[in-house]
Amino acid sequence: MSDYIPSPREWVADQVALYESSGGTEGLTLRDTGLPVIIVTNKGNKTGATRKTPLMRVVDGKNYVLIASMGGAPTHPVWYYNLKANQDVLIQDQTQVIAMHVREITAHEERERLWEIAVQAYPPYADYQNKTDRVIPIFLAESAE
Ligand code: F42
Repeated sequence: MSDYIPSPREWVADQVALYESSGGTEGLTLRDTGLPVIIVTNKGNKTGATRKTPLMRVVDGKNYVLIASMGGAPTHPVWYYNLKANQDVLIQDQTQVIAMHVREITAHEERERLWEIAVQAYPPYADYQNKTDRVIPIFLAESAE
């Protein structure tokens, strides 16, 4: 996409470039953890530019669970605000690219259920939540069709 602005974090931008240029056959895991990653494409809420964010692959049936953990940092990642402003995303999961719609999950029971699934998929999320005072946001991405 011509209006794509890569992440200023080099390792993140590099992962997106490898994942996409290989057609979803390389760069599929977080570093050497062996744990799978998806790429979320969305619009920036101020620039309107295309943004691409690798996240851990957490699935709930056909839906994806997006965890705004940013390693337990004290503030939400910027992509959190982008998704609050515009809920339409593309999710690349290996070779598949799917148009999806996200919603933030705040209802207690639904949150608990999805958080459990997320921690099973990527156990460090639990450490990240312990590290920070903020409640780590959760989005559920559902098919836009
Ligand atoms: N981050 C997570 O939070 N959760 C994960 O599960 C996760 C997994 C993961 C796996 C692989 C990998 O390579 C990275 C992974 N990350 C994960 C890190 C993730 O990809 C992001 O890099 C991280 O969450 C930080 O997101 P961020 O949106 O805060 O990124 C910053 C560094 C960034 O890109 N900032 C831009 C900048 O230029 O400073 C802002 C870009 C932007 O969106 N601007 C908006 C616009 O309109 O264009 C406006 C911004 C505003 O002010 O509102």
